Amino acid sequence: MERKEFNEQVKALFRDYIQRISQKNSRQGGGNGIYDRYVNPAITRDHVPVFWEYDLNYETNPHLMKRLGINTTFNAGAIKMNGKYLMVVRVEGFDVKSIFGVAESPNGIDQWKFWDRPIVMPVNDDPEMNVYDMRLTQHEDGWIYGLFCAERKDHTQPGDSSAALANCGIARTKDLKQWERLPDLKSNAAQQRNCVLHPEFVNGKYMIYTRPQSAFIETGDSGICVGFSDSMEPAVIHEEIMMDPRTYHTVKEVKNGQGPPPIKTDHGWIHLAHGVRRTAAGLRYTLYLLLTDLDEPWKVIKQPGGHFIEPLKEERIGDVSNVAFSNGWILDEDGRVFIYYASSDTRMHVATTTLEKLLDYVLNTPEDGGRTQLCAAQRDAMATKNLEILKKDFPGIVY
Ligand code: M1P
Repeated sequence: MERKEFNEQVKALFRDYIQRISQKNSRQGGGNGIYDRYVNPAITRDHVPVFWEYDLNYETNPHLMKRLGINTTFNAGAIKMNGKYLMVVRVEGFDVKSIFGVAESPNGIDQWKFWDRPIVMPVNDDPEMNVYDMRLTQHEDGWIYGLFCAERKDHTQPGDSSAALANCGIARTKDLKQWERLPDLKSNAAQQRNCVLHPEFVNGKYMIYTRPQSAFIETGDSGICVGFSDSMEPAVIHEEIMMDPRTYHTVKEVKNGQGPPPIKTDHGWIHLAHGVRRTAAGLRYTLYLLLTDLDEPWKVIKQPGGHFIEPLKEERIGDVSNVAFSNGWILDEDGRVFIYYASSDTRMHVATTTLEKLLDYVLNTPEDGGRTQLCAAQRDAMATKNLEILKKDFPGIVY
């Protein structure tokens, strides 16, 4: 390619990129009364800066090839800082390594723009192969903590090139730019994933939501647990208490995991979590909500039945299909809640609601009926009452 054409193509790449990241998003119609979804994904791999993928030097890349391709942008932690809505996105390259990149939006919904440089997370003595799924916690001790999965090769299985070990990596920051790496979580579990720091001290200790697991994929007889640590330098948990176990024939039958840090309300802590079922088409990940006690945040006091967000339509398709996953949400000063969820390990979406609606949802949505006959009776009771209301208040509705 001639130099002139090269220059024109570089300009075209930036024109397209700027157009993509400036795009406005709009609410989808026909909501469920609980939250609104949006027409377009919030962040896709096309939001990644051109200069993260292309070598823009004519001498070394005369064909203007993508040198370091990006595969997916998903499972983002989120926080509001200095008036900006920020996601720390899991950015997976063609090399299947995930790195973290910070993307910023003026309104929490659209125009997400990555900061110029990715985070180069410092490592400890035993550098991990991969990092992903950061949960950001603005802790009352003054630090912003990032807890993420740190994955290493399992050297006890030299014959299995995919055998891996997951643990909870921990870093802290004040600005999402300078990161101080702390020791990985120490616990009695063989492996850990989906660990999240609770934002407040509980009885003077740091409280960490964990998901101890027997192997890299299989969790064994596990669920969402909590453990307490005197310090974060290092974080050491001697005992884990079960908070939300897996349950037969529910959305969390096979696995579950805490999403972002919970949101505090007068009625308790609202938690967003993912639950996994095994189907003939593979695993299906959906999101559900829980309410836990204000003073003892590991005690579940309300548990609406079923899922809260499921992967819908094109969200069902991606690198790992049929997955809705969330590790970030933001409660705004005016009570709006931005729920950031990823679909099929490929892209980020936003759904918006309010704290008032989330509370209504967790306090008043019926729990799982328990078994099919009771579920039928539960639905029949609602239909019976509604038929009366229709007759009395909506005689004009013909259905
Ligand atoms: O592929 C779906 C998700 O699988 C894992 O979650 P879990 O440990 O609960 O099964 C994570 O690797 C997550 O990143 C991924 O989205």
